[in-house]
Amino acid sequence: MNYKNISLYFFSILVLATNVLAADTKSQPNIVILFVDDMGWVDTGVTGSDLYRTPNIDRLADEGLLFTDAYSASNVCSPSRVALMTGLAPDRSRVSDWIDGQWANSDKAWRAEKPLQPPEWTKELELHHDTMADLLNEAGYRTAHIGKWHLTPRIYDHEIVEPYYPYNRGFEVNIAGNMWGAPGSYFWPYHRNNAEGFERRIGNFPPEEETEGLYLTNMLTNHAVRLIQAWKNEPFFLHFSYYQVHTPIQGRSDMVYHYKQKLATSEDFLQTDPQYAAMVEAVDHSVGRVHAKLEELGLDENTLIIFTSDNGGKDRGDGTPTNNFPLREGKGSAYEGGIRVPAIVRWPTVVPAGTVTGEPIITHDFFPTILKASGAKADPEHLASLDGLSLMPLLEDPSVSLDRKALYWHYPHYHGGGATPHSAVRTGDWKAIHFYEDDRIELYNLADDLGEQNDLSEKMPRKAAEMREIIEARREDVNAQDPEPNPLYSMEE
Ligand SMILES: [Ca+2]
Repeated sequence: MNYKNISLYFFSILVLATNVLAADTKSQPNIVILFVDDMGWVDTGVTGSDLYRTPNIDRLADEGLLFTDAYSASNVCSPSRVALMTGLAPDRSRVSDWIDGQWANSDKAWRAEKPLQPPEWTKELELHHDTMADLLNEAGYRTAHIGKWHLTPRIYDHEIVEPYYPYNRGFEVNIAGNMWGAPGSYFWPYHRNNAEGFERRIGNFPPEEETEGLYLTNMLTNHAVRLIQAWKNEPFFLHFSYYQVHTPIQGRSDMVYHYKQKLATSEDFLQTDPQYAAMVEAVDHSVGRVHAKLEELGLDENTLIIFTSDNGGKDRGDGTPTNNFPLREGKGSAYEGGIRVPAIVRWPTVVPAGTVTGEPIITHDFFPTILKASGAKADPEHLASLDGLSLMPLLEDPSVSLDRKALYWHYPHYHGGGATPHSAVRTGDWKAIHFYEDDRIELYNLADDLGEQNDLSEKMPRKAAEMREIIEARREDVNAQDPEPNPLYSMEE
């Protein structure tokens, strides 16, 4: 090869490499996470609700992969959100309760009734963590957060809190994400705490002309659709984090009317709250609008849509605001009702339509999945500490199993719904819960007993001991923080 040929040779390689690179950038899928707050396992038509109308969510399942055994990283909100953003489980991130937690938000009399007190834990998405948005942004994505954030410290000083806002955590755009876990109201002007509204004072809500008169979910959806339109020629990451279906339980009156009529026809509906039903339908309506916009722009084939929830449905035991049956209990609980959630992935270029898998998955799996799907890179230390597994093999072939020993939960806290400090594990069909107050293990076989009605720990002490060891090994592995004896409680005795 003479000099000229060598030059030509390298030039050709350069052109080839540039083309490959360009092709890669172009083929990066758009990523849309539809993260619903508090949506229960049975809160969609496709997962068994006989009351709620969710044709758009059901359609995602018809055209994608439905996970029957999907779990949230936590029984409450903020820990799951950290898990989604960082790939770290709550026992590792140490964000183990909602921010800033039931303990801080309860009076001394309430705390004095509890034998244990929660350990020190982290009440923010710490600034040293790269978020999924940071990494996608570096990989060439446009990035937007819309809706609930709830990952800042609860400090009423904007200068201290601002570094924790989505626009400082990798998101170019932040619509309505702030320190709060719920709006004051779903109806405009969404006030909370005072007439001005803390959310609006700190400038994360769009201007009044873009919100006036709009139901909160509709307003957020307008922005989602607008951003998809604006970014149609670039890969984008939309973290659409619904405030719904969290309290306050307030449906749009037209939809509430429909459910009141429907509920009047029978007493046999699983769920019985027309306001909540209307909230679920508002989410479904929003999902439909996002999907339709992607289709209109021809983007839906190569968009990875993930639909899931941050914890189980709120279930007071009387069908309101929802009912997780056949699962036991709800939000806050260690039982399946507190942690099993709907999950659907739609991505036509990769995921076979209309498929279902019973492979257990958990919130922090989406982080490595999205790294794989997008080509985004995390630093080696971060990668080494990830608790989730990439779901890519499962997305490509829903019949495969992930090579995973167990899923873990760690909640050394009391929950307002009644849950006490606990850790839990699922391995295969087995589930065990370690309750800290009395150092007790409950053991269930989920294949025979999805409703966790039959505690096998006394019948199967060896299995219970084995499960306890698995939980303890995990706690040791991540140096998990355990609750301590409550000095207030001793004083009461
Ligand atoms: Ca939640």
